[in-house]
Amino acid sequence: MDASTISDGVNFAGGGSELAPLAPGAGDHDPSVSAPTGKSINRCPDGWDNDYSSSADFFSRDFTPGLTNDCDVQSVLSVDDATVVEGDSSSTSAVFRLYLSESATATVSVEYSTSPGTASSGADYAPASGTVYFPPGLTEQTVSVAVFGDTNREDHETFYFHLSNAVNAVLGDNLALGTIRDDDGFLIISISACETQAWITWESWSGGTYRLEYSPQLSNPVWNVVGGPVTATGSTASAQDATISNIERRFYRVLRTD
Ligand SMILES: [Ca+2]
Ligand SMILES: [Ca+2]
Ligand SMILES: [Ca+2]
Repeated sequence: MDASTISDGVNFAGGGSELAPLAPGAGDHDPSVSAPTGKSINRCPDGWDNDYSSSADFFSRDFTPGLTNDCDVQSVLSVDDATVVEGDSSSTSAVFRLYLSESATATVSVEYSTSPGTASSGADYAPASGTVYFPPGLTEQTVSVAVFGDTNREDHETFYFHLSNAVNAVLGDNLALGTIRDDDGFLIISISACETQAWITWESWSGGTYRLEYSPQLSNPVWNVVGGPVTATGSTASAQDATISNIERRFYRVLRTD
């Protein structure tokens, strides 16, 4: 095989030994092109080799192990998950961090949008969409999504943040989870006591992790943890307090910890 038999769009216009690369992406040699017998190809991370302006360059670099390719490495664009505590009124911001694996030489742009999970678009968060730009040299941007507070006792809620149509970058992790942590407490349904033990039952959200605490008094309370974390498997969860002997009274509260 010689260069003239490789029909992959490579540009040999230079015709000599000039090593100046073509514009990024132009003249890349197809990953399906195989090396001549006894040679190997120095592949770039994307599976393609690099840009060449001459057949001399093609052979000296592509088929000579140990020489460095001037690969067209595109920056990878990803987005992180975001978590926000709900609040009781007005709105707070869930801030999504978008980041490039390395700064690009041309402006990178990407479109974003939101979609509901267990949270309702418009009621629990404000739907958002638009375009984010990364000027050359900039590797991080943020997008804020408004989350609406309420006083409903409920499970944590989720929505999704999507990236699409990246220009001058390739998409890595293009889907982030937005979590709205409920902060409205839990209803203790019952407390039953017998001799040295008490059983406390509260409303729960399946999968949630809870911690039971007690205080000897409500005025200037001193909260003490009772037992280990409790992971709920249904709409109620319970924990036992086995330290109530010789106790006149005791106050309990439940916190969600996940
Ligand atoms: Ca709230
Ligand atoms: Ca809510
Ligand atoms: Ca709530």
